[in-house]
Amino acid sequence: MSKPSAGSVKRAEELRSALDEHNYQYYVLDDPGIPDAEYDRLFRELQKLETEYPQLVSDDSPTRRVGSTAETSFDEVVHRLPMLSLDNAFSEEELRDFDRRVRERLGSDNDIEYVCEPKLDGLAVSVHYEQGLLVRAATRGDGYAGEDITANIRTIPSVPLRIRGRDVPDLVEVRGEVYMPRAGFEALNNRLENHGDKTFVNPRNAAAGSLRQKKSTVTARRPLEMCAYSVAVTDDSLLPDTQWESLQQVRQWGFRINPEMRKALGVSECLAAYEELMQKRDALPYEIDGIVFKVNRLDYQATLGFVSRAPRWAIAHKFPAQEELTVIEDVEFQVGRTGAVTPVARLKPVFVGGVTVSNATLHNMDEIRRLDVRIGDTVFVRRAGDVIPKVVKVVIEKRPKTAKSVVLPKQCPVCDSDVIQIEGEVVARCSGGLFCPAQRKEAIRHYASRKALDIEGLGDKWIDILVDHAMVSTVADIYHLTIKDLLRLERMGEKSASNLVAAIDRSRQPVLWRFLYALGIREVGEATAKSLASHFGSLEAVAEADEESLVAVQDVGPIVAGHIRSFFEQPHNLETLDALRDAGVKWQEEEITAGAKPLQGQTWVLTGTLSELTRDEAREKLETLGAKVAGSVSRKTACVVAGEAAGSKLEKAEKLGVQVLDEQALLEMLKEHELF
Ligand code: I6G
Repeated sequence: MSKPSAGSVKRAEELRSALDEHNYQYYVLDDPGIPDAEYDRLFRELQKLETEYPQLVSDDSPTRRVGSTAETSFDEVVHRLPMLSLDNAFSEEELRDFDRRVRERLGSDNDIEYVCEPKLDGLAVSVHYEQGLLVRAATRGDGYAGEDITANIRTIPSVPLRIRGRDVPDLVEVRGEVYMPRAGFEALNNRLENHGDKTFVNPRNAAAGSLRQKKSTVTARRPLEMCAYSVAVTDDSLLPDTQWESLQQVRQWGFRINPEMRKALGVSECLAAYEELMQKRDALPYEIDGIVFKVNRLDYQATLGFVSRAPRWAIAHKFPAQEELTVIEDVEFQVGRTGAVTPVARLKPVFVGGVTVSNATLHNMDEIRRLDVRIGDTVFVRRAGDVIPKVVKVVIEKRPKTAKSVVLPKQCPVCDSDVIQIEGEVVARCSGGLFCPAQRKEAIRHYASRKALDIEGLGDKWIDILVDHAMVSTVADIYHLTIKDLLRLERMGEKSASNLVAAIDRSRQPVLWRFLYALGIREVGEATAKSLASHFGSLEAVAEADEESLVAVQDVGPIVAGHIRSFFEQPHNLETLDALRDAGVKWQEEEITAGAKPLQGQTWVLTGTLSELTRDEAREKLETLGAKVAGSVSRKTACVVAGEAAGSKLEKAEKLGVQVLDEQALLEMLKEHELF
């Protein structure tokens, strides 16, 4: 093992203290001093030095937070002072009783000063420091003895490995709550789900599961935090006189304390703090289940003492629970505006998260299988932060013999068209896109949009009004609207009405690809619609094509082919196409250019301003010739068309030796192909 130079020793110390400082700013002060990338750079530099010179590694090095693959045995730890629990108040009256008892015992007629702190929904832990260094951490356990979780606690970045500052007492014990912020919980569950692993029901279970990991390398990858709520030292004279100040001290020592903490004088200010925190509850980045009130003066705390296992000087005023048990009475299917068919659980009404809930989303059939939900099951319903209640767990032991499996309907519950579940897709969809009342507004909005039939003036507002007044049910009805009909609508003037009718009229002879795109077939975007139009030449040919002929078209794979087939198999969609024809809509046929196109396989880029045609027009024409038009230049670009004031893309093309055409050359090429 080679000996580190004095410079390396000094640099390792500098890096450790810089990383420690940044950690403190980030996790304790909520005020990052440097960007994450810079932190990572310093971290890697220290890691490299420590790998080169293992003698530089110290117990409090931030690199030690990555954990170890050695298995933890979770030995028993007897608490020097029992880890008590808190009494609860579930009503204003119970809180007033608590305050009355406190004043009686203290013999005080004056208002008592309390410290109010959110009660985090996590796990209580105790962390011990000797001569400033973290030596042991334990769970609460039964209050008298818990489990040794030192290796796992060391991986949590908001737990200092060494207490900051000078004059730190020889022995310090900090107690607090380990929790998982909501965002970290969602990200963790997504990650677990993507790996096909079991997910956690709520952030508290996720925090508990993470602290119970045998390998601390696993815990290190879990987004845990710790918030300190009390401190004990061997010599009390080394601590301030109040709860508030001792927590400020703890913060200076490098621990995170809750930023929502405040003082309240008397019970009425406590009640106001309760209301205020309850209003904030859903917006907080972590879950809380109540607010804790503690008598601020530590000498008062000592006088009040303890009763059985709880302090007489503190109480938790609980918020309404965010998880409750109830029964699934039925599962129905709803159709969204884009045709997604979603199962919804009809519940026996239950009060959860502050409201009475009688419906909860089940998302999709995969979720039903994952949870193994059946009609008649008793389930946990959760309503937290996110307003939509969710079924998170089935209580299998309570399943009745009569429980019924949930079956995806074959027909759309709204329009009776086929429900399609394409292999590899989680969402089931109604295939009656043009007709289904649940999808009406969306279908019309898409049909009239700029890239589809471009019906100017037919925006969301008028679509809502026309559908809500039952004047339009399908896209075909648009063509029967008269100026007189429109004038019956509030806030529709003569000019707008005649402009709208004229715009509708102009859309009667669309080119085939636009019409195909306008039908809103799933996953048939502009490019696919263009490929289909030039490959088949007519709508009838597309409608009659089997899967084999469809997948032969550029951009069309089996999934898209499936969507196209099911669209044209729905009688309601075909009826709507007939109705469009009857209303005088005549989509043009297109010349079949299924053979090789002149620019097939080439990628072109347009840059700068063109004077004779718009960018969209130029793109459309290039695509007609088979080119793909991209937004950036690379070695693979076949040609760049540079208009007036072309900038960096032109420079890049020149640098890469890509062919460049000016507008004139482009127009000549288009003329050769009779496109200009
Ligand atoms: O379990 C707890 C959560 C939060 C607590 C607690 C707390 O203060 C914010 N404080 C004490 C004193 C105890 N348990 C025993």
